[in-house]
Amino acid sequence: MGKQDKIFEEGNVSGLPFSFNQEVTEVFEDMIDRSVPGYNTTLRIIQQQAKNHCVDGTNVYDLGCSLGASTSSLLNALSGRSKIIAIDNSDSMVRSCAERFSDSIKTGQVNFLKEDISHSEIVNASIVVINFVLQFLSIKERAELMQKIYQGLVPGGILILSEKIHFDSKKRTDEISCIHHSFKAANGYSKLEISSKRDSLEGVLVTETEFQHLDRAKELGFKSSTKLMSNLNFLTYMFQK
Ligand code: GEK
Repeated sequence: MGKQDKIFEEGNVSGLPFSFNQEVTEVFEDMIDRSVPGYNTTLRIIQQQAKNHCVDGTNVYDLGCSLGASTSSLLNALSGRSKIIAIDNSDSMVRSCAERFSDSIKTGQVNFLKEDISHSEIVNASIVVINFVLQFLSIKERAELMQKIYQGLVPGGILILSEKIHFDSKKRTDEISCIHHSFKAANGYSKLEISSKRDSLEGVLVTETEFQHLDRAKELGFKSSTKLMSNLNFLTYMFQK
């Protein structure tokens, strides 16, 4: 585990929108662990499902890999059966992955690319993981990326998608957000830290409803959608081609 996240201890002093810069990279593991209920379970689910669905000789993608936690689950599951391509557009995240995973990079099991996933090539894939990343793309980019993923998957291939969501009813969204804030408070974040992070994420992390995600996947032609996890306003789905 890296450094403790104290970025918003004094509020959003810079007033800048949230970005995945060096400062965030250094505290990222602590930040995501204390902020996303069920995050560690998603990593275990990714490992399990990757074991079940990997087709030898295909590609496996981790889109928006951050510090490679999901990549690590994929490496554990696949033991070299497929090539893993992990992509992030944050310079500091990808540099850190290059150090952390130097052994697996040398053996050719994984390749880290510093790239905008909107422009990445996805081919011959049996598994694509997007663990809490689609939410940072524009709605148009989401649709285009999901289509590219669908096209790049082999028949029977899977997409594991985790996202923060909101609900159709504002009342329910507010209720669940309030419980989520209690979860963060119980993990040591102050009221000021919680509200400052929320403000800095405004317009950067844009949620959709569960129905919007399901509808998009169905429209694209995914033959099945399975909810693998649901924790407050955080969901993990598996879509199969
Ligand atoms: C995990 N999946 O630990 N292109 C590439 N990367 C992007 C883009 C983009 N357009 N937009 C955002 N990112 C990880 C956690 S974190 C989730 C993912 C969170 C990257 C961004 O740089 C960051 O590293 C990651 O997506 C989101 O399983 O912080 O809530």
